[in-house]
Amino acid sequence: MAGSALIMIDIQNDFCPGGALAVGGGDEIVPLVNALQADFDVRVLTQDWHPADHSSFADNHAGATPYSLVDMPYGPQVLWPAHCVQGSAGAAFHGGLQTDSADLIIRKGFRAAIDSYSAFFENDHETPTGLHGYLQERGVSDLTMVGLATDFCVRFSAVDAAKLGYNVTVRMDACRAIDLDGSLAAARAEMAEHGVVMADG
Ligand code: VGL
Ligand code: ZN
Repeated sequence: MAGSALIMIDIQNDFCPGGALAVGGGDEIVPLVNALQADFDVRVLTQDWHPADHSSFADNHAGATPYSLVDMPYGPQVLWPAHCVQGSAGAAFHGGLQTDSADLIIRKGFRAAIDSYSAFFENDHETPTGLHGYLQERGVSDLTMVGLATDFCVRFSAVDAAKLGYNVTVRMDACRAIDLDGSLAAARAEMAEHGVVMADG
């Protein structure tokens, strides 16, 4: 029975230097992420995968600027520069990332009306992505998370996983943050509150 999974979050060109929503040093994590893969029973990649008319893009809101907040029916939403558009080069995984050994690639954010930071639930916190069912069927209880960005998709994934009852470790040395208005400090505090272990190697 498989027990442990490495969840590799959104290690895509648009979140790396030169990309549409570049995270500082995003590409630096790739060698470590590749090296970690052999230590796990199950390897999962997530891929941010938005239609061009996605409601999280500032361009799709008249007069809105990137990084401002809007109220959506499911709560406040940060408006981002257009990124990870389905089929684009920016949505592709970083070219150095070892993807051949992944058991599953889970796409998220593909519905125009709702964003999905977490690998488990969309931003309404109730529409499932299917990852929990997959991991349960594979007999996984322990998750290690790596990827981009620490304070958005890694944070939401880690907190949801802890709430679902997994033992969760975030390898902070294999993550990089956007750090918008204190979001990294808030992410650390929320993850700690939910019992997520933040490790540096
Ligand atoms: C992410 C903002 C928008 C992430 C995805 O992967 O952390 N952040 N879409
Ligand atoms: Zn996105």
